[in-house]
Amino acid sequence: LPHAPTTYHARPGDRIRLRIINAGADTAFRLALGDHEMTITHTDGYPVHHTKTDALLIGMAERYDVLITAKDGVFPLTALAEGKNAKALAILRTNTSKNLPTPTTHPKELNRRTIPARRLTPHESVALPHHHPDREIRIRLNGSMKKFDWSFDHRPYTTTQRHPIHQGERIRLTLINATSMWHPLHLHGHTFALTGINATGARKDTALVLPHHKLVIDFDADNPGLWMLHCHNQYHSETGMMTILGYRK
Ligand SMILES: [Cu+2]
Repeated sequence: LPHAPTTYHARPGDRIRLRIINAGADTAFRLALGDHEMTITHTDGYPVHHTKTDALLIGMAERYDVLITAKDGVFPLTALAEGKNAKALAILRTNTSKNLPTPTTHPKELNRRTIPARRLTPHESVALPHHHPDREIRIRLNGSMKKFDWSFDHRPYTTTQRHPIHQGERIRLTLINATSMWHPLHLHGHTFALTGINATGARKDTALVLPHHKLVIDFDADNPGLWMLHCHNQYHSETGMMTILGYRK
């Protein structure tokens, strides 16, 4: 809490890994450590080529691992609740200075660069091999704040829905956001690659679909069963923004 921050102690020059999980139900966070640059090393547990950033924008259920090299001083680690008037604060302390960040501290890094997941490139060990899709599934994200009627393809979730897929297929999922909100989409039972221009992108299991944009993801159908695909905004999934991918024999 901003008025009662946790303090983490380290020494100047220490290299520290921060593992950040957005465990919120309907809050995205913008996170930065004052006076420090962060190096992204993983997202959703999968390694990426190390990429420097000032701040992270993290949707619900997304995870990022970053490295920082601690400077000499007392620094605010701040997570702003995106679009809400709230924040979280912790302190990194590497000396005995009495100059503590105040509850209203706003590190300038919060307003600097963020790196969208589509700009990350996967480490070779986890890159999805290049392969033409065997099956393409297009899903539209519908709903509005006014009616709070979130769904896929205008059909709120029922337990009998199936998007059929077959074991061994490379599946391409195109998620078209026809709403003015953004939605962190999460797939169970698999991890996918964000599609890049020439190659497969970062490996993840949750990814943001921006308002009026589309997200294209590829995955290998290698885990037979019935698997949820859903928005990770708890309230959106509860009103129906969920569906099931079902393996057929
Ligand atoms: Cu949503």
